[in-house]
Amino acid sequence: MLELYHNDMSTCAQKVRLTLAEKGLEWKSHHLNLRAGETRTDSYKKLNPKGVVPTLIDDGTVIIESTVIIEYLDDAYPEPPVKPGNLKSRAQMRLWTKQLDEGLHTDIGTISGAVAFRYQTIEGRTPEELAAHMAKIPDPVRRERSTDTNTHGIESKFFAPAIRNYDKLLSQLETALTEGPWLAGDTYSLADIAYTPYLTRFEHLMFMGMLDERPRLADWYKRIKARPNYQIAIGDWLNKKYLPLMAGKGAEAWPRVKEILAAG
Ligand SMILES: N[C@@H](CCC(=O)N[C@@H](CS)C(=O)NCC(=O)O)C(=O)O
Repeated sequence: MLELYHNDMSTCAQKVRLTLAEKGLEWKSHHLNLRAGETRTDSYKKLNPKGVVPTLIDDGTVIIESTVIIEYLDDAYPEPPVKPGNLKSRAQMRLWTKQLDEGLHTDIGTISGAVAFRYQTIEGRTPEELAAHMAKIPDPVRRERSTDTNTHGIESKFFAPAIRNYDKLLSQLETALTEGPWLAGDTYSLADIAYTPYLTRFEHLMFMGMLDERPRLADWYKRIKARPNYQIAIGDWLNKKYLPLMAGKGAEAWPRVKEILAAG
């Protein structure tokens, strides 16, 4: 039996649910509330020392890190495959997922936190409670970044560089899609799965203006959303409380995003 510790709106968890849905696998859900700090408890950190979702358990074996989890799922449950058969395309797929793991995932955390999620994190906590909540983040670099975005919002020193990194990434995705319909070779793969939640996050934050000059990427996202696994893994899990906050605060932040992009 597969079990997944996850969160409805988490990008990394969405990647794993997309893979599970693509393969038609059954799994047991353990939903954790991130704003309440449910990943930061000592008992959860025994499963996932970084105190983050997702964590997969397959027949008693604990597997962490979303990219590792989705590769594992494809190895352990090969049908239908979501790694390209062609090894050069497979290497390309891994370059895409590596890029996310090496920084772009952190950037989306910065962007989402600075624009919208900080309001949920701050709400109902005294300054002391907020400090205690942040102190439970095991990684000091992540803790500093998160504290800064909670405190300064879109004026955080981390916000503009994160937006610029995403702008570069979207250009790279647009260029890659001149080669074919999917990001790594001729077939839908873990690269497409891995990037889907990041486009969805931009959609929820009302930042889709960043796709105005990127027609191939806009078309890719339309095709991605029409796939059955999108509805099962993302659509059915959307948190109705988050969406208005993300849309409202995102629309307020959009002029600042445009300013950052115009400044280059
Ligand atoms: N590298 C990790 C990153 C996981 C991660 O950042 N998870 C976020 C949600 S997308 C989380 O659980 N945050 C909870 C917290 O920081 O308290 C992976 O790919 O699994």
